[in-house]
Amino acid sequence: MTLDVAIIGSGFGGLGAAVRLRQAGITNFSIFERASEVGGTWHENTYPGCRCDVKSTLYSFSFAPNPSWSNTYSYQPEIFAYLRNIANEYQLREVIKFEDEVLDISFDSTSRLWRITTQHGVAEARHVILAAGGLAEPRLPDIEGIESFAGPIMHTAKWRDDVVLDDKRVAVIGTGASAIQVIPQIAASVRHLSILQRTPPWILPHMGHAVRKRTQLLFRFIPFSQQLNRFYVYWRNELMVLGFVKDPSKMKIAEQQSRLFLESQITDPQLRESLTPHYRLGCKRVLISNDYYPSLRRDNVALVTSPITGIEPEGVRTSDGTLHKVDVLISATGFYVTDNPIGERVHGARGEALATAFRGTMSNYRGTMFPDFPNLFMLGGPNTALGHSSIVFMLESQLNYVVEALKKALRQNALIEPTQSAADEWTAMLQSKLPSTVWGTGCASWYLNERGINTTIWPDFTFRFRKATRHFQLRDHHVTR
Ligand code: N01
Repeated sequence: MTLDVAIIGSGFGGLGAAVRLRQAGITNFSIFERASEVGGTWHENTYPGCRCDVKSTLYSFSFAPNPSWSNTYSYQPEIFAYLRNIANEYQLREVIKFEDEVLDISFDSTSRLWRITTQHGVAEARHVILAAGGLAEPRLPDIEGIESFAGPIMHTAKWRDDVVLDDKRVAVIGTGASAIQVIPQIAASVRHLSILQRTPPWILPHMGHAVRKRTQLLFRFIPFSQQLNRFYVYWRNELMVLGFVKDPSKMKIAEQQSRLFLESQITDPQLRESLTPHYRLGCKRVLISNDYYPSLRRDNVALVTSPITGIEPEGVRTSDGTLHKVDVLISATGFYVTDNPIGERVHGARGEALATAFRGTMSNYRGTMFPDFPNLFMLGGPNTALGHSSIVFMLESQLNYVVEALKKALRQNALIEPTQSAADEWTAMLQSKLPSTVWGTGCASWYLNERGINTTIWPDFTFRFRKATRHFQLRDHHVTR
């Protein structure tokens, strides 16, 4: 049977899409999920301390508020449980094909259908919603000799509970969002911890706290109170755009706050200097933590700033000649984002791979559609990620446009794709804005592709993206019956 819609992935994007399709009366769809459970990145990332740095009242679907969040910034188990609940409550499990990884998605111009080749067979669909996630493919560092390491190596996004860390010599490579969450959790129990830092992150105090029982009750019995809280969190976050986008020099205020925070937590002047960033705050993702710096004060923890030159069976060699002997290596080295392998598996009407869009050589329309990729919608597409607010807001914005477009295409049995000029105009508008933002101030970040082009971040207020995706604009599309 030909599907009306094939959804790829069952994280926030895929589940959100499924709910919205059902609400719009579209029921002939399947979700292809390579994992054995829903949740996407919140299923995959199970390392100790894993937590979201966006407040939970905003980092959740507008149509499914959760009055029971136990912390203002939830930990992974609670977010994962929230997504499992969505799948159960909306009876989505019956349409999910678990453990069925998508290997290829190609448009067949003769049948005018998308052919989805998975581990277990081939499916055909009139439309595809690609919701595979931007932080889905862990990146191991490309360091000489890594394969020769004698002990276990694990990426934070592939945490292994069977690897014992207690009383072991451990090294963590990287000091990004994942590293600064996991380090405080393991520092006390390992024998020795070497933290291999390439670039120090900017860190601000974490304001998270447990949610009081009476607040949970208030949210449960007066839902409007939680909506008000969400509204407040949303607008507070939007204010940050003034610094991130409009005038990056404003970030000096937050830099000063971060420096004072560092000074209050680290007294050793040499360690303090090693931890002081020398790029504009916000250029890389801003981190929040109250327990990362204190863990560096421990006698069994060492911050290593000499660059890594190689990995040997016994440990990590740095450029000063030292061999840091370790039993376990933890790679907190991030993800393939602009070079996400899923992009190489999706081919449009002319055979071109979707990966081109992230290389910055193919235009996109509102981060969601691409010329020559008829009836294919990408959630979390180019320049839809955020440095200041909730990606769930962006996904829901995209879904407004996707559902309208889909209804039109289904009603008219049509192929819809953006015009080249509309896609070019959108992409040019973004690329003209980005250089003057904080992300263009000259640091190396995962927001930039290998050519230094930012194909990741949305450089504006999120309400502008909501407005741009509120409705399907016929004039910007070719509709072929
Ligand atoms: O990955 P990262 P992450 N040798 O790419 C270093 C989300 N997230 O998993 O800065 C040595 O940020 C690299 O160094 P440098 C969130 O969006 C959110 O931590 O490139 N070091 C960096 O320190 C986040 O931004 C949460 O010089 C190497 C680190 O590894 C995104 O996921 C929690 C290296 C990678 O940091 C990714 O975060 C977790 C090498 N060869 C994740 N290669 C929260 O909500 C890389 N590095 C809090």
